[in-house]
Amino acid sequence: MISDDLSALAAAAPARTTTVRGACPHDCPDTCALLTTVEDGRAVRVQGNPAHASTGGVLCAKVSKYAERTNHPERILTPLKRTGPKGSGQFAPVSWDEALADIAGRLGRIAARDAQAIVPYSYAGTMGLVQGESMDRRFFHRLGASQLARTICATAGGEGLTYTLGGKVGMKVEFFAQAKLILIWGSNSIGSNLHFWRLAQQAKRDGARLVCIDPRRSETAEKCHEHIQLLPGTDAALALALMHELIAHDWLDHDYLARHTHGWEQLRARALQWPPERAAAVCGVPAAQIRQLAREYGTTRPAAIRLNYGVQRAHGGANAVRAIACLPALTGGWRHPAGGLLLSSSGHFPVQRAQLQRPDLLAGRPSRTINMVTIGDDLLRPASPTFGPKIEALVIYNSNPVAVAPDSSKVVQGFAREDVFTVVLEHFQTDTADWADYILPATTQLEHWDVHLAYGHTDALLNRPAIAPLGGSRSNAQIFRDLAAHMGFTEPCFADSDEALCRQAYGDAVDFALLAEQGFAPLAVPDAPFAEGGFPTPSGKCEFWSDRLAARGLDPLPAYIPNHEAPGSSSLYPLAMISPPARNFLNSTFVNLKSLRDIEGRPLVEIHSQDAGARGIADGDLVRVFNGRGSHECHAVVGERARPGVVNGLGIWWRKLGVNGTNVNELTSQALTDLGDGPTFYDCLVEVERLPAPL
Ligand SMILES: Nc1nc2c(c(=O)[nH]1)N[C@H]1C(S)=C(S)[C@@H](COP(=O)(O)OP(=O)(O)OC[C@H]3O[C@@H](n4cnc5c(=O)[nH]c(N)nc54)[C@H](O)[C@@H]3O)O[C@H]1N2
Ligand SMILES: Nc1nc2c(c(=O)[nH]1)N[C@H]1C(S)=C(S)[C@@H](COP(=O)(O)OP(=O)(O)OC[C@H]3O[C@@H](n4cnc5c(=O)[nH]c(N)nc54)[C@H](O)[C@@H]3O)O[C@H]1N2
Ligand code: SF4
Ligand SMILES: [Mo]
Repeated sequence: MISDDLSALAAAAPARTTTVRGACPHDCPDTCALLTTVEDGRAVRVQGNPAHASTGGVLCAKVSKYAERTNHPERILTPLKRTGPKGSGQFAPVSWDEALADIAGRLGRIAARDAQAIVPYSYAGTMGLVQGESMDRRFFHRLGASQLARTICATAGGEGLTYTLGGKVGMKVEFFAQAKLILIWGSNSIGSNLHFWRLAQQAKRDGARLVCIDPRRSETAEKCHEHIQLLPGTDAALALALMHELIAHDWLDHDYLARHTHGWEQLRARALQWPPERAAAVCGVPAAQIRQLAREYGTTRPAAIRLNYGVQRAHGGANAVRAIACLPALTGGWRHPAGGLLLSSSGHFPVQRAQLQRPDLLAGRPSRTINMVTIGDDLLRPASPTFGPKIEALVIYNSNPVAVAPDSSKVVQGFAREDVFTVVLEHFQTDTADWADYILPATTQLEHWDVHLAYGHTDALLNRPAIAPLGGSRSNAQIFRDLAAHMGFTEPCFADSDEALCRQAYGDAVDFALLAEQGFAPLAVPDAPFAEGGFPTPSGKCEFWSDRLAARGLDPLPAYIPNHEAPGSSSLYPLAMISPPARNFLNSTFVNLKSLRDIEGRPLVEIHSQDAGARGIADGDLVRVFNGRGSHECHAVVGERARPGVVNGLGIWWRKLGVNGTNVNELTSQALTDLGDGPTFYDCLVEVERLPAPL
C-alpha cells in the first residue's frame, strides 16, 4: 500500500510493510521519484516510482543503495565535539543541548564583533528547497553573516544561458525521444543523466543519430554513432565553426533569425572568422569531422542538443555555453518541440525564494559575499578594507569542501587554522568533518520532509519522511531552528515547521494537493517554448549580441576564450587534466559505501597509450600526477578512454581513501571562469610520472 499518513506507520501492526513516496535528493538532473519500502519502521528498499514518467520505475545504481546508506553503521547519530588536535578526527559524543548552547555562544561572541566573520558553506548534498535553502538562509540573514556565492558547479553555464536565452530554460526533456539527431555535448549521460539517456536510446531505436562531443571516450561516447574527441575548453571554437558552415551552406532559418534573434549580423561576422580549419587546429580534431557535424546539424530535422555542465568548467565556459546556445536559433530548430537545446530546466520552477530565505532579515546591514570556489585562499586571507574581516567561523552543511573544492592544499591549510571555529552538519565523517570542532548529525532524505525542483525535467516533487530520524539526528531545518532559538531569534518565521516550509516553497504556484497526492506535479511548460520566440531576455529574442554584456564592458558576442592553462602552453606540465564524475559516486557522496566503491576500484588516472608509453607507464602502475599546486598519487589506467595530451582523473574520492591522502583537487586551481565566477576544474595542466611499486 501507499501510505499518505505517517501516523499510520506508528499505529501499524508489527511487521507491517508500507511504501512511502519521496524524491531523490541528489545533485543530478533527473530528480527521480522514489518509493521507499518500510518494514517495522526500518527502510529496507528504495525503488523508482513507475507512476512518474521521467523516473519510469528505474533508479541509478547509486540511489538503489540509498537504504544501505541511511542504515550505514558509520552514520553519525549524535552530536560530536572535538577532543583531539584539529584534523585528527577525534571526537566525543555530547548532548544536543550542550552542543547547541556552546555553538550559539561562540557564534554570538563573534557576531558581537562582526557577524561577517561567520561564513555559511553549503551546496547541493541535498537539492531540497527546505533542507538546502530555507531555515538555514533565514538564520544567516538574521545573524548578519557573510553571504556565500554558490558557484561551484553551474554559474558559468547558467550565466551563458541567461545572457543568450534569458534564463535556465530550454527544451522539455521528453521530446528528445522524437529527435532525429542528438548532440550530447559535455555530458556522460549514462553516468550522470541516466533518464535522458533512456530517451536518447528510444530516439536511436527510431532512427536518430547520436553524436557525443567530449574529450573523454566516456561510457556514453562509446555508445554513440560518432564521437568528437576535442581538447578540453575548446567548445566555443567548435560551435563558431558550426555556425560558419551553417552560414556557408545557407542551412539557416532566415525568418526565425529576423523575427526572434538579436544581433544576427554581428554574430554572422564573428562566425565567418571561424572556418573549420581554424577550429580544427584549436580543438585538435579533423576539419572534415567538423564539416560533417555541421552538415548533419544543418540538414536533419528535428535536431536536439543535450548540453551539460562538462563544457563550462574552463576559463571560457560561459562563452562556450553562449556559443552553443545560439545554434538552434540559426536553424530555427526551436520551432519543433524536439529541435531545441537543454542545459538546465531549473528556471521554469516558480520557487518562492524571498519567502523561503527571507533576505529582508538582513535589515540593511552590510553583507559581503565569499565565493565558495576560492575558500582555500579566503580562509588564509587577513582582514582588509576590501576583503572585510578574517573568517573566524564556518558552518558547513550539504557539502564536503575539503574534498570537492579546488586547490586542496590551500583548503586544508585554511581548515587547519586553530582560530577558525568549524561546525559541520553531516551524515558521515567526511574529509571536511575531520576538521570540525562540532559535527551535528543530520537526517537523510528518508527521514525528513522536502520539496524539490529539477534541472533535467519540469516536474516538482514532494519528499515525505519514510522513517523517523535515526538516533539523535535532526533535519538541517530543525538544526537551524534550534540554533535560532539558542541565539534568541524570536521572529515568527523561525517557528515554521519543515512541513510548513514545504508548503511555502512554491506557495500557490504549484498545486500542493496534487504534490501530496501523487508525489509529483508537472509544471505548465509549452511543448515548444520558443517556437514563436518569447525568450525571457530583455529583448524577448535569442540574444546573440548582449547589450547587458556590452554595458558591463564585456564582449557582447560569444567568443572562444582559451584556457587559463592551455594545452601545450607549458613544457613542465604538458598534459591537460579533466576530472569528470565517476559513475558510481555522486560527487564525493557514496564513496564510503563499500559496494559502490568496489565497482570504481581505486583512485585512478586514465592516460592514452602513447602518453603512457612515452613515460614508461604500464596499465595498473602507481603514478604521481603533479603540477605547481600539488602532487596526487593514484593508479594509471592505460588505454583509449583518454585522448593523447589529456588525462582523466575521475572524481571525487575522499582524500583519506587516497594513496597519499589526496584526491584530484590537489591539482586543480582556484582560477575562475569568464562569467559567473565559476570553478575551472577541467582547465588544469599536469605531468604524470611512474612511481616505483611499493615493496
Ligand atoms: N554518477 C554521477 N552523476 C552525477 C554526478 C556524479 O558525480 N556522478 N554529478 C552531478 C553533478 S553535481 C552535475 S553538475 C551533473 C553534470 O555534471 P557534468 O560535469 O556535466 O558531468 P557529466 O555529465 O559526467 O559530463 C561531463 C562530461 O564532460 C566532459 N568534458 C570535460 N571537459 C569538457 C570540455 O571542455 N568540453 C566538452 N565538450 N566536454 C568536456 C567529461 O569528459 C565528461 O564526460 O551530473 C550530476 N550527476
Ligand atoms: N575535481 C573536480 N571537483 C569537483 C567537480 C568535478 O567534476 N571535478 N565537480 C564539482 C561539482 S559539479 C559540484 S556540484 C561539487 C559538489 O560538491 P558538494 O555539493 O560538496 O557535493 P558532495 O561531495 O556530494 O557532498 C555533499 C555532502 O552533503 C552531505 N549531505 C547530503 N544530504 C544532506 C543533508 O540533508 N544534510 C546535511 N547536513 N548534509 C547532507 C553528504 O553526506 C555529502 O557529504 O563538487 C565540485 N568539485
Ligand atoms: S542520482 Fe539521479 S538517476 Fe540516480 S536516483 Fe537520483 S535522480 Fe535518479
Ligand atoms: Mo555539480
